[in-house]
Amino acid sequence: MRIGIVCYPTFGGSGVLATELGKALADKGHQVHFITYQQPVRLNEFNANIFYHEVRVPTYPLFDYPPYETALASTMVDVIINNKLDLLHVHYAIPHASAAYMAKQILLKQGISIPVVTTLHGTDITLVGRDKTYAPVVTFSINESDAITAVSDNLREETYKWFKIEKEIEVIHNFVDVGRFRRKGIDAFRRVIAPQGERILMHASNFRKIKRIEDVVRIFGNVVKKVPSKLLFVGDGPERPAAESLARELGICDHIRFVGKQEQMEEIMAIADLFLLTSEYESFGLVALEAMAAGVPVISTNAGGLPEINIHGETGYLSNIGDVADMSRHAIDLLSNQAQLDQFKENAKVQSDRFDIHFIVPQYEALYEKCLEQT
Ligand code: GMT
Repeated sequence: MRIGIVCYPTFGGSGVLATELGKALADKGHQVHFITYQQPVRLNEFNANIFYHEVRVPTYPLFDYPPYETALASTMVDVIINNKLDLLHVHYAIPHASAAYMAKQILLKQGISIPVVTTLHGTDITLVGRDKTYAPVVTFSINESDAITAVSDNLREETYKWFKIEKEIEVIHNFVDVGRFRRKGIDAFRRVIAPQGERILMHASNFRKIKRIEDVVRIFGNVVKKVPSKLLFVGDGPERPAAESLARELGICDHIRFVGKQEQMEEIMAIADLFLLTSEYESFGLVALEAMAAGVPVISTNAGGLPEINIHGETGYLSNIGDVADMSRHAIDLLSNQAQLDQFKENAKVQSDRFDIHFIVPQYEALYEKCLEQT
């Protein structure tokens, strides 16, 4: 098949998932055309089946807000015609689903019919999409998609709850390339972070408010009092200064490292003992799945789709949002009991196998086939 993929090219989970999907489809012989405003961060290798089309947004002094959606829809039309695409798969509804609708209508006038698959990722529904400024367009364009998928059962339910969706939403869970994440940590790297053999805790995200990273700092503040340990913060974002100042206030700065945005997550995950995800909401929590694939147990909240991947008392623990005491207790218990930690590490790997790329990608291929049959 010739497939167009539209996504955000940034470090966010939706862009990562879309890029990994495109790479996997290309490996299976499909021709994949990425359409975005920037090279996706995980699109970092050459593959003869992968093409990248940049959306240029010409500016003009009149534009306080350059019309990205118009530029995207026009680029979609151009790429679809000139590369004879069979199908368009857009990730994150805003504004990709409405741009796809516009492109589809333009192409229909030219006698070209192309199915559009929309994958809902989370904040496009639960946060941004629900805002009444966007909701009518989001609802319309989701309904106009030929197929709709959500990355978790929870997100499917949330979408039906908040939007008037008249179509079936299929759940295709996010995936991880287990083979890539299952590696031994580099000892030298581990020693740099934890020279005395301390435990390594990790958090990775875009440090937005929804991630509650101050809870991560507070949990670590409790852990480090009981267990010699270090905390690695991977990523960057608006809440970083608040987290740093809290760490200073708690006097634990020397034990915390902010390593910024990282592309090779598999290498960093491989040296961690425990992953902390304190979010107020996660439709899925792709980063937690990547941690599990690397054999790292997860202490998380029980928000959104997280209970669909993190199994309480097996692969880690789930706590109520903001219950720092509960999360601290679980972290301390687990890190203090080597046998139990080893067991949880194994359980985490087994659980991540259920979401392996080789199992999930065929579900997208089957959906594409179905859409093409119906067109
Ligand atoms: O977590 C974010 O803020 C980024 C966001 C995105 O759109 O890239 O992530 C969402 O999509 C990911 C991939 O499907 C999910 O794993 C995340 O849970 C989801 N984030 C939220 O629902 C907050």
